[in-house]
Amino acid sequence: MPVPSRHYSNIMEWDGIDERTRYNNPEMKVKLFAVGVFVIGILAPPLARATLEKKHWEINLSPGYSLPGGNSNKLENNCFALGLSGEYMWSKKLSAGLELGEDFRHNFDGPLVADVDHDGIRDTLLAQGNVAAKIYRAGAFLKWGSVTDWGVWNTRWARKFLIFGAGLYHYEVNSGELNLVGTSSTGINWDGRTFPVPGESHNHFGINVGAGMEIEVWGHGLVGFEVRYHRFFRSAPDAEYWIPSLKFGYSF
Ligand SMILES: [Ca+2]
Repeated sequence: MPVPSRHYSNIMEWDGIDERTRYNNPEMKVKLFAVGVFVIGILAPPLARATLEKKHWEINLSPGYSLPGGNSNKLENNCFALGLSGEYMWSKKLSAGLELGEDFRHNFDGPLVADVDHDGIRDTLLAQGNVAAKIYRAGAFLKWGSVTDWGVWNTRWARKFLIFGAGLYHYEVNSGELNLVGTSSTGINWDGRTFPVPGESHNHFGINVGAGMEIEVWGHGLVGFEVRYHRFFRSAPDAEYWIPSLKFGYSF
C-alpha cells in the first residue's frame, strides 16, 4: 500500500534529521564554510601554477611570405620564406631567442635601376630574366607582450607581443641574364637586348621589428601569426622586406 509522502516527512522529523533544520543551523554553516576553505586551499595552488606560471622553452617553425618593400626595390618579386626559432619565456612579459630564416627566391622581374650604358647616370629599365635574390637570416630577438589565460579551456593561454631582432643577413644573387625594355640615359634603346648580371653575395647587419600573437592549442602546442619588418644596411639603398608568417610551435 503506497505511503503518503507527508508520512515520510513526519518520520524524518521524529528521527531528528529534518534537512531544513540541519542546513539552517548556524553551527553547521560554519563547519561547511571551513570544509570549503580547506578544499580550495588544497586545490588552488596547483591550479594557480597551471594558469600563471608560463616559463617555458619554445621551438617554432614559421612559414611565411616575403614582400620586398621600399621605393628602392620594385625589381624583386615576393617569395616564400621560412623561419626556425628557439626561445625561452622567463616571465609573463618577456622572452628571447635565436632564429634562422630564409627567403627562397625573389625573382627579378620589374624596374631595374642600374647604369647599364656606363655613362655615370643610373638608368631605369624594365627587366626580366633568370636572376633571383636569396636571403639567409640569423639573429637574436626579444619579445615583449602580455599573456592571458585563454579562458575557454582554463589552462590554455594566449600572448600578444612586440618583437625586436637584430642579426646578419646574407644576400646573394645568382649570375644570369636580364632581358631589358626601355631607353637608357645615352639614348640607347635596350628593347630585346640582354644585360649580363654577375653573381654576387654579401653579408649585412640588419634589424627587424614586428608584432604578433600566439595561442596554446594543446599542452605543448602553439599556433600563431606575426608580421615582421626587416631592414639590412648596405652601400646600395637599404634592403627592406615585410614578412607575414604563420607560426607552429612546441613548448616544453
Ligand atoms: Ca646610364
